[in-house]
Amino acid sequence: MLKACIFDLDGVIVDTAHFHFLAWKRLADELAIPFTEEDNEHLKGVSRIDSLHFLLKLGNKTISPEAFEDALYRKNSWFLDYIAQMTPADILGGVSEFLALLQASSHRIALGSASKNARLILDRVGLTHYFEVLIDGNQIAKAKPAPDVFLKGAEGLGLSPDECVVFEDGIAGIEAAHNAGMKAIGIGKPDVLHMAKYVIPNFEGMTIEKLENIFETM
Ligand code: B16
Ligand code: MG
Repeated sequence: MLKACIFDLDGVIVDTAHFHFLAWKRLADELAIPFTEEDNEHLKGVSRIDSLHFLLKLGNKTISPEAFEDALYRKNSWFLDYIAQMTPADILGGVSEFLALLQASSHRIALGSASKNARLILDRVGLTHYFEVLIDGNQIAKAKPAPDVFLKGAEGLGLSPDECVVFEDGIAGIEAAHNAGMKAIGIGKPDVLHMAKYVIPNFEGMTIEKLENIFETM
């Protein structure tokens, strides 16, 4: 039986995925590494450190440990500049309404994000109060596709994986949910998230009844 929803953050609740792309793109340009939105798909849900490794591999570059740390710091500071401008208007379509429906129907709500900035982002858009458990990049050693972030979420709620459903926009995140033994609903495009059993474009029009039907058929 479905008891809880575990939400990814970037690309599911808010479109910070685009801000990550802009910040990585700026760094890629500085390092003269060609970097496209298609490349960025591979960074969705991937930790900051692993993302930089991916970028450097893409450009066939090696940098010193000091330059690596400096690049991480600068990428994050550009990203934080974007976040500072966020307001509740940045919440993706249907999310606020769906969270309210879940709360009213006593479904439990948790966050499972790779981002170390997750709490800051939820605070900026005014959604923190919905989340009973908040697992983010500060609490997990093994990033998605490792199952840790979602297993910790279920553990925090005191539930088993088969009582939870994960909402994810990233390839690594869908894999992480499956590795955790959880059903995952993709948010985005079916051709990108081909490993997801069910994909919706966003939460507009989502109801508890619809969710329970989807959950049963997955
Ligand atoms: P930060 P999610 C992920 O968040 C992003 O999708 C990914 O692009 C980013 O690199 C990662 O968080 C780390 O974020 O640099 O803020 O710690 O999709 O798991 O909510
Ligand atoms: Mg995401």
